[in-house]
Amino acid sequence: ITVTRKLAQRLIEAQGVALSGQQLADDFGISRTAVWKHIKELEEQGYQIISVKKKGYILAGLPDTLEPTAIQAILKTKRLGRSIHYIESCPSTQIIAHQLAQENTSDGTVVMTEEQTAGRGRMARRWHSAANKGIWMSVILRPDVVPQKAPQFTLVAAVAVVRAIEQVTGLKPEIKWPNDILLNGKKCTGILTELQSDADGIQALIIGIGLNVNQVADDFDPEVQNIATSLKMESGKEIDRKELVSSMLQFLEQYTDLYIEEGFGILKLLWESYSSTIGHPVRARMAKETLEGIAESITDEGVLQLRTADGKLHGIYSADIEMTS
Ligand code: BTX
Repeated sequence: ITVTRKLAQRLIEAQGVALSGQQLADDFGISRTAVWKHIKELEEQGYQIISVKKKGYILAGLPDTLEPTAIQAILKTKRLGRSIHYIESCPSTQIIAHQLAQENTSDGTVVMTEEQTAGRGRMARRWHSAANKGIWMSVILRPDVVPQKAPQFTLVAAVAVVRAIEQVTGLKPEIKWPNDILLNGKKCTGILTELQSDADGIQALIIGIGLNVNQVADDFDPEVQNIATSLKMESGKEIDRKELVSSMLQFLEQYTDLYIEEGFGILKLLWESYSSTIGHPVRARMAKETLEGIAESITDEGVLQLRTADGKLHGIYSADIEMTS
């Protein structure tokens, strides 16, 4: 942790009370000029700092970035996000998270970026990740569960994201099985869960969450302009990304703990209550075939139960779902 970051932390903790340059210099064992230089650096990062004569420095505003100090100042979790790796731009947070997971990084570590140049979706699809407008993050979990229990984490994460969007914006998102979150039928979030496992079981689960927050229509690639939306486009308001990250991590911690301790039961009910798929006619495109029918429910394993016109019930493990009415 750098002196600049420690300084930011001190200013945040002071909650609007002035901190004298001399005091800070003594505390950090540096000169007052050095303190001033770190203050300038924070201002460049977007912190608003007022310098009051004979009193010192007061923090008047946090930057609109996803800088760890600013997030951790409002974070209420025990484990998730207590360690955040923040990079201004990277190909994909999933790649970094995979590397960290192999290096024994702790449960709950988060990789966060402002921009991805090669964000990925399922099946090697692209995930467009415009700079400074969204939340592009990967959460590393090390749950002590058997690998068969891994797929449900995507559904648990979807419920956590929906609850956070509701809490911060008041919007009412819907979940489309298994991992899309929609507002007015358009996609605002994608979730990608990847696994590192060996003969001993799950080593790490890497939950990638891509959330469109403050984009306007023109910020989207033409390829997705008709199918994508952002929280700003739906609510008409600029949304504080830090609040959303904090809320998402809190729900994700609460719900993954609940899943591990109590099983999928309650979460399945929650998931179904937000689902736009259950009870509706859908078309499920899979690698080898396409089926049409009514999406009846999901099982305790997260498998979609689709009943075709001939009355047969099919378990769908992985597919792209389209509503057919
Ligand atoms: P998916 O395969 O369900 O969705 C990918 C599809 O969604 C694309 O083919 C495209 O049609 C559409 N799409 C692409 N970008 C956007 C966007 N910004 N908004 C709406 N629709 C879009 C979903 O996969 C999983 C996405 C996970 C993204 C996170 S971001 C942090 C982490 N790092 C990383 O590289 N991926 C994850």
